[in-house]
Amino acid sequence: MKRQGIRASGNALGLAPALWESPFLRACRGEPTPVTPVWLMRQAGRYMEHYRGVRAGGSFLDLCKSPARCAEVALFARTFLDVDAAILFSDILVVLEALGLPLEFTEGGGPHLPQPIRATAQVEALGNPAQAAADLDYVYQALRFTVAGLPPHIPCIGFCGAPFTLAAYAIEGGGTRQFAQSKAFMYRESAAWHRLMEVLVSALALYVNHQIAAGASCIQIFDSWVGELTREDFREFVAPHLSRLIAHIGAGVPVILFGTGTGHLLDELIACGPDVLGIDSTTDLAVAGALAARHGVAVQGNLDPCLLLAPRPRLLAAADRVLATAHSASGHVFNLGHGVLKQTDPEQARALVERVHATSTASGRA
Ligand code: 1CP
Repeated sequence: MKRQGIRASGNALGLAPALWESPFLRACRGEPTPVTPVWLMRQAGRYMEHYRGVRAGGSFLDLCKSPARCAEVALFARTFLDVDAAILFSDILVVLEALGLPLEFTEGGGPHLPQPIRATAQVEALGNPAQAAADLDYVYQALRFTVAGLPPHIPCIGFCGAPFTLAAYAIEGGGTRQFAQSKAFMYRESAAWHRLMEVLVSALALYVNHQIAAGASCIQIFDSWVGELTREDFREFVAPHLSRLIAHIGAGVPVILFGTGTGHLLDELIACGPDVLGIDSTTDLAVAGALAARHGVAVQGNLDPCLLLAPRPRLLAAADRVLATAHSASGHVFNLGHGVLKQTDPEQARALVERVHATSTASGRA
């Protein structure tokens, strides 16, 4: 089963014209836009004083489970930065918790799963996917509150982690550089690996469709660490599952597939069926944009988030270069190559957004 892409499905959800014709959704469909739309991964987060104030005194997971506060954080960042889309405030890892894996976040902010998956029996013991998706109702509630607070022409992006990236957190028990445990499990317990991916995809498909029902008008799949895989391993251990997830996402919303370090996987990722390919700054946007265009796919990216730490003139010049490089693309959503770093000055982020709008209007890309 292959999903009908957004360019063919049209406005299957019957979105209001102001939303359907927004620069962000138009760019996702490869249609000309009056201005290049921009949003920033992790646009609401620890770099913002407002976020730190809202979180104050409670844990990050408590915040994720407080829909009104999630909406407040997401909406504040959207307005402060004047970006073209909001993103649900949550975390990719809440799905693992809903499937029965205890989850905590350390004071430094990093995730910790004290009972990582190391044996087949633990895969079999995972919760029922439908129950897990139902238990994530607090996420759908956060989305509803966020959408209700947005101007009518601003879409809200829903999201989930991709099966590979989530499996890696589940197996490693937290962040990692080498993915050695994950890969060892993949090679040595291949049947259990595929079973784990199936359970994740079943839960994720229900989860993102609930998000769409709650008002998300785009879905981003974060496969942050998929670039760690060789082409061969991607094809054998990941592609069928990622394709199945994308195929099950309802028609009428664009799907953005994001990963870092994916220069060697671009054609493989496109073959999984996204409408927009998100790339990081190690991948050449001109090359990715042209390749994606040949398949009727748009691109998102790819300014190095560290450039937000540079003197303003360097930041703005780099933003202009990203815009110029995207000319080979069939649809470009400006973004960073990865999330905003926590030491970022929010004023730099705001100046970046303003520059993207100003330069893309002046250059008449539309
Ligand atoms: O506006 C936004 O984008 C914020 C919403 C958001 C999103 C989309 C958060 C809040 N997390 C995410 C996705 C997410 N979470 C990803 C994919 C994006 C990416 O690659 O950066 C990943 C890998 C995670 C896992 C995670 N959660 C990490 C990364 C750990 C690692 O291995 O490097 C961290 C630090 C968290 C905690 C977290 N998530 C979000 C926030 C604001 C925080 C910090 C919590 C705090 O201390 O207050």
